[in-house]
Amino acid sequence: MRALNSILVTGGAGFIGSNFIRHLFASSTFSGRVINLDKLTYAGNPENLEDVLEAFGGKRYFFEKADICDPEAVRAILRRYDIDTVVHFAAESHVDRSIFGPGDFIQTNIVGTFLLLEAVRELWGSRQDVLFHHVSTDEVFGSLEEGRFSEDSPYRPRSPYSASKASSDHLARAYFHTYGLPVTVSNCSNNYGPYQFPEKLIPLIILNMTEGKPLPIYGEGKNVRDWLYVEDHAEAVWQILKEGQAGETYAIGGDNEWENLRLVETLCDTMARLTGRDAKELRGLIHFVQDRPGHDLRYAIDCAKIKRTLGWSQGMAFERGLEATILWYLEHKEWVARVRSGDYRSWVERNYGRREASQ
Ligand code: NAD
Ligand code: TDX
Repeated sequence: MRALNSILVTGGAGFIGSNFIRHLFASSTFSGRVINLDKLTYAGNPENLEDVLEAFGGKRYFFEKADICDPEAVRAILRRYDIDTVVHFAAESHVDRSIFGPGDFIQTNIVGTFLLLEAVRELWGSRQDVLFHHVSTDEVFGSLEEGRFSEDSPYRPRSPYSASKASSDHLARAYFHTYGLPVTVSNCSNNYGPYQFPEKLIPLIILNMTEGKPLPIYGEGKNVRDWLYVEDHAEAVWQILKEGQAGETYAIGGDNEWENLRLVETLCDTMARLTGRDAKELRGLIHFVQDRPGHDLRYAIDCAKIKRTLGWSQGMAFERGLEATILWYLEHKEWVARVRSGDYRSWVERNYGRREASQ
C-alpha cells in the first residue's frame, strides 16, 4: 500500500504543478500534505497558489524555495517533511527558449533530475511504499508523419528541450531497473488552461487578441498538436500516484489533434462569441512569421493504456475548455498585468516570502 502522506511536488509554482496541487486539495481522496519545492524561475509564480496557501498554508501546504540542482537543500527538505512521494514537474519547459539557450535545460532537466533521484534513493533505501513519479512529454518521441505515439514508441527527440526530457526519462527508468526505486513515468501531450505562462501558444494568442496585437503563427500553421485540459492531466497524475504500477510508463493525451492555424482561428471565433467582438477582425490579426528551427510537424498520443488500466479519461470537451481558458484570462487581468510587467517577481518577495517565513 502506497503511503501518499507527504508529497513533494517539484515545480509546483508553474503551470501544471500549480493546477495539480489545487486539484489534489480539491480531491476527496487526498488527506495528506503537499510540499511545493520550486526555484521560482521566470516561469514560477507562487501567486498561482494563493488560494491554496490561504486555506492550507502551514497545515497541509508548505512552500520551499529551492533548486533541484542543490543536493544539500533537497536532502534537507526530503528529511524535514519525511517525504514518501515525489511528483517531479520542475523543468525548463519552453521549446523556443531551449533553441536560443539550451544550457539551463541541460542543467535543470538532466542534472537536476539526476540529483533529485540520487537524493530520493538515499532517503528511501529499499522502501517500496513510496513513489517517484516523473512527468514528461510526448515530444521525446519526435515528429509523426502518421499514426500515434504510445508507451512503446522509440525515442527520437529533436529539440534541446525534448532531448533533455528524454534524457531525464531514461534516468528515471534506470533508477527503477538498477536500484529498484519505485518509479513511474508519464508522457503527456500539450496542456492548456488557467495559469499558463503567456509564452505558450494558447495564452499568447488570447492575450494578444485582447490587446489587438498580431497573432504569430510559425511557418504555415500546419503543425499539429494534441491538446489536453490541464486538470485532466492533473487527474491522470493523481490516478498514477494511487494505482500506477512501479516501473510502468503512461502515455496521456487529449485525443484532440489540431493544426495550429485552425486552432488559432477557433480561438478568434470563440473570443468573438464570448465578448461580442468581430470574428473577422480578430482573424485579421493572424500573422505568419518565420518557422521554429526543427519544428516538429505533428504529435499525437494513443492513451489506451491509462484508460484501460487506471480507468482515466478526459473530462473536458475542447470547446468548453477553450471557453473556460479564455474567460479565465479575461477575468484575471491583474495576474496577467503582473506577469506581463514582471511584477509577479516582486510580488513573491513582498507577500509570499514574508508569510512563508512566519509559518
Ligand atoms: P512551467 O515552465 O510552467 O513550470 C516549471 C516550474 O518549474 C516553474 O515553477 C519553475 O520555477 C520550476 N523550476 C524550473 N527549474 C527549476 C529548478 N532547477 N529547481 C526547482 N524548480 C524549478 O512548466 P509546465 O508547463 O507546468 O510543465 C511542467 C512539467 O510538465 C515539465 O516537466 C514539462 O516538461 C512537462 N510537460 C509539460 C507540458 C505542457 O504542455 N506544458 C506537456 C507535457 C509535459
Ligand atoms: O507564437 C507561437 N506561434 C506558433 O505558431 C508559439 C509560441 C507557438 N507556435 C506553435 C509551435 C507549436 O507547433 O504552436 C505550437 C505550440 O507551441 P508551444 O505552445 O510553444 O508548445 P510546444 O512547442 O508544442 O510544447 C508544449 O507542449 C509539450 C510545451 O511547451 C512543452 O513543455 C510540452 O512538453
